Order: sequence, then C-alpha cells, then structure tokens
Amino acid sequence: MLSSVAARLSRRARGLQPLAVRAFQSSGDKLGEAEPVPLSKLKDSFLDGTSSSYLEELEERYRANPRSVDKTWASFFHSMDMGVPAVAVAEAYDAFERGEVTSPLTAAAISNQTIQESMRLLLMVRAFQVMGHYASTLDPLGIEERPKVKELDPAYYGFTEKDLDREFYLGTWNMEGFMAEGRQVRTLREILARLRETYCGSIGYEYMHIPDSERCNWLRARIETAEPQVYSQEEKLRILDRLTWSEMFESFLANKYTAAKRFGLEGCEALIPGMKALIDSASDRGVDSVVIGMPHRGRLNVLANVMRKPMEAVFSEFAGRKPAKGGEGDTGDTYMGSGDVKYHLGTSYDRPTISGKRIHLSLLANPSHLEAVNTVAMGKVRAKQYYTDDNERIANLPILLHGDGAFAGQGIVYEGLDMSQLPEYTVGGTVHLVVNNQVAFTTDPRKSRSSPYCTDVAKALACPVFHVNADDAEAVVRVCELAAEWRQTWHGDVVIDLVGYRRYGHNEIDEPMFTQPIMYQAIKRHKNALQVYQDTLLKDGDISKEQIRAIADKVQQSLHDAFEGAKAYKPKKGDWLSSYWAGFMSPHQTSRIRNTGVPIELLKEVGEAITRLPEDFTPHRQIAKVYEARKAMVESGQGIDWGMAEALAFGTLLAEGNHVRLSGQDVERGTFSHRHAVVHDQKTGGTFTPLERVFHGQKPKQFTVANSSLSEYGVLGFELGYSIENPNALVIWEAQFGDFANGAQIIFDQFVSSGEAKWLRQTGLTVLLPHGYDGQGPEHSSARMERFLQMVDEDPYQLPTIDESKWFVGGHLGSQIQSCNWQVVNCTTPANYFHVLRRQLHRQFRKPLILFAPKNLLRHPLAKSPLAEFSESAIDKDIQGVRFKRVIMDESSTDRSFTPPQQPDFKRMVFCSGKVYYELAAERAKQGKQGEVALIRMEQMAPFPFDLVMREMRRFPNAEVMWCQEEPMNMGAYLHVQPRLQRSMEAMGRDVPRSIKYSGRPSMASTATGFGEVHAQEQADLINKALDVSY
Ligand SMILES: Cc1ncc(C[n+]2csc(CCOP(=O)(O)OP(=O)(O)O)c2C)c(N)n1
Ligand SMILES: [Mg+2]
Repeated sequence: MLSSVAARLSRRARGLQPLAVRAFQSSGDKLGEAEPVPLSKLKDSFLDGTSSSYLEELEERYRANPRSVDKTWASFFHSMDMGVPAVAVAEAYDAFERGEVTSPLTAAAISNQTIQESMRLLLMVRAFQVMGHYASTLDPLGIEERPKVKELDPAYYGFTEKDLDREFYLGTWNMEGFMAEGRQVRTLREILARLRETYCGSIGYEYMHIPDSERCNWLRARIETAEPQVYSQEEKLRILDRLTWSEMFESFLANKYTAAKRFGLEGCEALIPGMKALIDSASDRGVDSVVIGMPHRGRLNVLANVMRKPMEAVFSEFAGRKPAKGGEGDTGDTYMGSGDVKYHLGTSYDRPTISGKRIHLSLLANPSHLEAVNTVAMGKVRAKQYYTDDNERIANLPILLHGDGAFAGQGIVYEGLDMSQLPEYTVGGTVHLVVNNQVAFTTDPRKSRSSPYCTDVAKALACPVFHVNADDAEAVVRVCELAAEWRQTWHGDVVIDLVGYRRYGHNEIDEPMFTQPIMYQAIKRHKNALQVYQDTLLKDGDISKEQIRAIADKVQQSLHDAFEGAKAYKPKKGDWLSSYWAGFMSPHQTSRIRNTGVPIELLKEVGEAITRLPEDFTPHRQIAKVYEARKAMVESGQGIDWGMAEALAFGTLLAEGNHVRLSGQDVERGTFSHRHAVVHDQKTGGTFTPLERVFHGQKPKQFTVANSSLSEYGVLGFELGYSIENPNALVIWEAQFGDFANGAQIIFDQFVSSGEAKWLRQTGLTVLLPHGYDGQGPEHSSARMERFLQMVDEDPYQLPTIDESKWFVGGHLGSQIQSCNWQVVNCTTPANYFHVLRRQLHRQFRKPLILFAPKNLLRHPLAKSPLAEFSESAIDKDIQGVRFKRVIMDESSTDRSFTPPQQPDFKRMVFCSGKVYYELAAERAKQGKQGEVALIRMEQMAPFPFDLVMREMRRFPNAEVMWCQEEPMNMGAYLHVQPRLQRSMEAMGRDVPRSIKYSGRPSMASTATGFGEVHAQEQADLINKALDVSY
C-alpha cells in the first residue's frame, strides 16, 4: 500500500513549483517517497484548521467504505492511491479552494497527466492547428473527397475511449488560444470537441506556416476562443438581409434576361455579405478608401450590392443600351470610347457604413484576362497612399477577387504577392478573396493545380489563408472580419478562400452536365445558401418566418422598381474624370500644344541641385566623376548627355510641383550604368538621391526611383495603376532591355493601348524600352517596335487636318495626338528626350508614351545637346520657344516654316529613326554626300508626323524617298511608315511607288544575328545601301 494521503501531502510544506511549470520537467521527481507526516503538524494553508481534520475524517470514511464519501472525493483518494504525486494533489486542492477547478477530482486527474501525455496532447493540438483545415467541412456539396488525416485522430497519440472524460490542462506561458496560460482544464472529450469545432468546421484556418510567432499568436487568440463566437440577433438579421439581396439579385436577372451571360455568383452568394462585412470592419479600423479588382464572376452583383451602382444602370446595360445624348451628366461631349461588355466595367461610389462613416469604393475596369488587374489595383492604391499622405497605409485598402482556377494558374498572382512587401511597392496588405466554385470553366481542380488548395501560392509569402464554406454565411462574415483586422494590424496580405460551387454553367447559357455530371447532380439537389441560412436561423429560433418574408418582399420590390425604372433610364456619359482630373480634356476638346522649354536660370538651379553630393559623402571614384561632369555640363551649357537630360527633365518637373516615379529593374543605377540616380557611400553603404532634394521642402517620395522585383507584367501593371490616379505625375516603367517588355504584353494590349478607348481612363504612363542593334544578339537588340506601332489606332491613309495658319502658334494639327491611343517615340538627342518627357505633363490630356531608349547613344560623343536646347527661348527664328521635335531636319536645313526654301540638289531623302542616324551621318560625311543625301530623323513615329514629312518633301522636291532601319524588314518601323509615306507622297502630288525604297535587314525569324561579325557586315551594308543613290 502506498503511503497515506496525509504523508504525501506533507511535501506541500516544502515549497514546490507551480504545477503548470513542473508538468514539463522530467526531473526524476521522487515526490511519491516522502516521509509520513501527521496531517495535524502541517502548517500549509491547505491543511490548517478545519480543512485538515476534515480531510482526515474523509479519508478515514473512504478507507472504511469508498462509497460513503462523495464520488469526487472517492476519485481524489483513489488517484492518490494510484500514485499521483502528493504535491500535485496539494496543488489540486489549492486550485479547488481558489475556485479554479470545480472539484479536487479535476485537479487530481490533471496531476495524473504524465509528461508523456502532456506531450502527446500538445502534439495533437498542434496537429489541429497545422492540419485541422484538411478535415474542415468546406465543400457545401459534400462531394469533395479529401484524404483522412491520421494526425487528427486522438488514437494516433495513444489516447483511448477511457481517456475521453479525464481532464487535462494545456496551458503554456507563451501561447495564445487553447494553450494559453490560465485556460480552464477540460476533459479530453471537450478539448477534442473544441478543436474540431474550431479547426474542422466551416472554416479551415491555415496560419501555422507564418514564421513570426507574434503574428501566429495574434491569430491563434482570435481563432481558438474559449467558447465559440456567436453573432447577435441584429448581426444575424444584417447577414440575412445582405444574403437575400445577393441571392435575389441573381435570380431576378436570371428570370428577366434568360439568354444573357452574366457569370452569376450563384453557389457563392455569401461573397456579398462577406465583402460588406470586410468593408465595414476595415472602415471601423481606419480605412476610408477601397480599390477593388475583380474578374467576371459575380461582378454585376458586386457592382449592384457592394458598389451600389444604381440597379437601373445595371439593368439598362443588360439591355445593351449605350450612353445616349442628353443622359445624366451629358455635357454634349461625345467622348464615349469603344466601350466594353457589362461584366468588365468599373465604377466608384461613396458608401455609408453601418457605423455611420463613409467609405470610397472604386472598382477597376478590367479585361477578360484573369488576374491582370491585380497589380494595377495595387498601384492605384499605392498612389492614393502617396497623395493622401497615408504613410502608415491604414486608410487605403486594396481588395482583390479571384477565381480558383485563375489564382492557382496565373503567374501574375505570385508576382503581385512578391511585390507586396517591397519598400516602394507595398500597399500595406491586400485582402484577397477567392471565389472558389471548385471548377474553372470545364476543368476540375485536379487538372488545374498541383497542390491541395488553389490558394497555396500565398503561403510562400506567409499570408494567412482562411478557407470557408460558402454555405455558412456567418462563417464567411467571420473570416472577412478577421481578414480586415489582420490587414489593419499587420499590414500584410491575407487570403480568403470562399469554397462554394457554381450553380449553372460557366456562363448561364453553358451546359455543365457535359463535363461535371456528378457535381451538377449534387448541385441540383442542393439548397441555395440563402435557404440554408434561413433554415438555420429558423431552427435555432433566432428569426421568425415573418421576418424572413419581410426582407425577401422588400428586396423583390426594390428589384422590380429598378427594373421598371431602367426602361426610362438614360445611361450616364463616361464618368472618366475623378477629382484629380478636373479640367483635363477628352479627345473632343482640343488642347493647345505647349512649349516644354524651361527658363535657363531654373535649369541652372536645378542642374546645380541635382549634381550636389553631401560633403561627408564618399561616392565611388567613377561616380564622383560622373557628377562632376554633369555639373560642368550645366555650368558650361554644353554637352548635356542622356543621363543628365533625363535628370534635368525630372528635376524641372519636380520643381514645378509634379510627382516623378521611375520604376523597373535596376533603374536606380540604370542597366547601362548611365543614370546613377541613387549614389552609394563607399564607406558607410548609405545612399543619397540628389533628385530628392531639388528644392527646399520637397515632399518625401515626390521623386521616387525604385529598383523593382524581377517582374515585367506585375510591375508595369502596378505603374499603370499608379499613373491613373493623378495626372500630375510622370510615372515611368523602364524595361531592362526592350525585349523583356513582352513579359508584360497583357498590360500593353489590354490596358495601356486600349484602356482609354474601352473605359475612358487616360494615363500618361511612360515606358522606356532600350532598343538598338549593337551586335549583342537576338535577345538584347530589339524592343519589338513593330508591335507597338501596329497597335496604334491611326488610319494610315487618313491625313490629319493641317491648318497652315496655325503652323507656328500651335494647334495646326487639331487633336491628332489626343485622338490616337498612344505615342511611339524614338529620340536621338538628349534635348528631345528631355522635351518628350516634359511634354507628358505639359498638356491638358494624358497619353501613354512608348519611348525606345538608346543604349550606345548614352555615351555617344555626338549624342549631346547644348543647354540652350532645353531652354524656353527660341534658338532659331522659326520656333516660339523650344519643344519636342517630332522630326529632326537634315543638318543642311534650317527653315521650319510650312513651305521652306527648296533644296533641289538632293537626290535622296533617307528617313530613319534612332541611333542608325549617327551611323548614316558619319558614313555620309566620310563619303562626302552631305549635299546629295538628306537624313531626316523621325523622332515620333506615332501619331505619324504627316505635316512635317510633307514639309520635308516640299523642301527636297527632287529627292527620292527611302526608309532606312537596322531592324529586319518584318520588324522595326518599315511596314508602319510605308503606307504613311506613300500617303504623304500622294498628297504632295508625287509618284507613289508600289513600295517605299528600303535599306535594312531582310525579313528574319529571330530579331538579330548572334554573330558579331555578321552583325557588323549587315550594318555596313544597310548604311552603304542607304547612301548609294545609284541603288
Ligand atoms: C488569362 C486568361 N486565360 C484564359 C481565360 C479564359 N477563361 C475565362 S473564365 C476561365 C475559367 C476561370 O476559372 P476560375 O478562375 O475558377 O473562375 P470561375 O469562372 O470559375 O469563377 C477561363 C479559362 C481568361 N479569361 N483569362
Ligand atoms: Mg472557378
């Protein structure tokens, strides 16, 4: 027989550690072998006075007849007899007395918990935290087969049925949630129930991959609440109301427009109450502006029920009506663009929230290309944060919606996530909502991703992921609220995976049974989410049938009224002007051409400021020289090179109060080591950016230059989004080499070239694409100029109106440049580069600029400009002030007037563009053909400078027209300029050749040869041919 209870309790008097700590020590505790000490002698509080004699008496009774004492006491003595350490029993009794446990039995049972058991229990809890989501009930249809997770079975840890009613203590000192210190002890049964309820219910939490324990703990505290969280009746009514709107909106559309595609939300209707809760919750935590990017699925529902786009407008668009004259907001301007389908349109709205605040919501227009809008939305938010000084990134929130197929499949998702924490790209966290209908068009998840969840890519960036069953509206609302709280607390991305189904086909006229028969049989039997929620509320007695009906009647009536109202609804004209854009012109409101020259004093001042390095700064020796040389350029007014011209353009724009942002791979130094916008201290490693200090009081980040992640698609999209927010910014994306721009082709095609036409959104985004044939091989020569030219929406055969009377005063071309979709420019002089950059902001409209950037001209001895060419004062008699030159005349010509004096001796006029000019000029000088062959540089290729080309034709009446380029015939500008040159010749009354004479590389599959020798020969041939007038 073991020593008596009294004996073992005596150890209590010797001062022992608290049970919780001791439970994790394997100290070879010999507590059970203590000396017997009479109870009456113990001084311990537990045993003084009446309690000790009471215990003695109880023990005596128990020994005589175990049934004679209360069964808790019986277990208490029994556990002592079974070898529970005395100190544990003493602790247990103390805990009982302090009211922490309901009976001494509880504590005694816990103390019976061995170290082994504690460990196993902890492992089990951990397993639920890490893998519980694999057993969560996410699929509303219940047909998804997921492998059983053995780690979630208590038997895996050696627990048996018998253990279920034993009580355990789980607390640890540094852990939130179930294992938090001071948590109530519970039976294993209760612990398991709470674990299953928490981790394997309608929500599957994935967060244990987050390496930061503070963040993990923060989430754990909110996930592992002691008791399940419940919503109040008022909150439940609100969820019901929102779900009703969501469901009835779709069914109303389905009834009224049976044959129309709308990419309905049915099967994921809880998205609407979820998004609204997310926005309410974000607003309560400081958000006042939300930018939403989303695909087709559920877009109309979001527009109507989240964005509050008038339902009349939605219905009217369904009828396919286009904005009409006399419509709301019509100013007589017919700026309408080519339009887009209803499920791609954007809108913005100020929405009141339930707590009485207002929040600005804007939904970006987007193309069909899934996920392409992601970084555009992020860029727009980043810009908003800059303009509103939201430096903590609290007030402006991006929400991105995704489809399950697209989120897993499109690489841009990762590109955006990778940008999410970069210093100049972070937006302080994006909330991602995946509308996971478990199918992508006709493709099952098994064939569209290689990992268990469509959201797995987000785990690479340590984002928490909350999977939720879309049939459980309250759970959806809960995770949406948690996501908002996470974003506002940790400023990181978070993902909600809303797992539902798709009630109909990919669109409503598609037959899903062809490809997903089993799923669609289940769907046919399945109640919709609104019915499911109504049933739950009724069953729990939370809400009456009458209340449910009242909500449904109200919604039905509103939909009906809006439908009737839509018949007379006059769609608004394009609401393209946001506040920052007030005063900007549509293509139908002609904007004057302005000069872009700068007063010489300002140039000098800026030039001084941007070449000054701090005294205690140690630049690299070569960089010091670069800066000294730049300083000398401004002081002498001579030899401004490319890098300095650019810096002067930036500096003067900044001095005029504009924002300048340059982003791309390695742009801080410049791929070709020509920029050095950021200088590195060779001793401290610190950096200095002179353009950040052009003038006193310059706003932080007013000049931003940022090396980007190695992404083209993501970063170009981001800068595009940035540029559409506010027109008073020069936003530039630079490709490392122009070739790489095709990694961002979707952004060029779907947004930059066509965004204004589709969505009436202007942008002055400037894209620098290094281009030029230097013999570096196929991948570093061509920026694929032909593609950008091919996308110009100009009619090659249509001459613009040319008003001779306005030749020098501006506006002689009417709105030619305003009505084209983008500008394609290839400068050959630093001054022209300076002006074209400044022109982007010095006009009353915005137009994307595709700018082919040079490589060898960066250091070419002749590619230099005098400071005078940057100035506002005219340096020749024919031009009022200095501005960008779309065409640079032959060096023999000086007269810029409409009808210049003729130069009849010239036999050939060679039109060319880019650095080939310098090679032509050098060879021409060598051959002494300056009076025979005119070299005319086309600096702007689109819109085509018909007016200036025709002037040159007037000047050289006897010269034949030739085009010379370095690129192969099927590339470069040849095929673009040919019909335009022909049209110009026709207009001049010249004979029009079947094809324009050509000197350049022959058509090729690859952009350039990989052999240096071949390159040199090709280059010499094309130069010689251009100068050989006998050819
Ligand atoms: C980049 C891109 N590739 C292909 C398509 C064609 N497409 C349209 S919807 C769709 C399926 C999308 O599936 P998912 O992302 O799951 O969205 P769901 O339609 O199921 O909501 C596809 C492949 C597209 N729109 N965009
Ligand atoms: Mg899908």
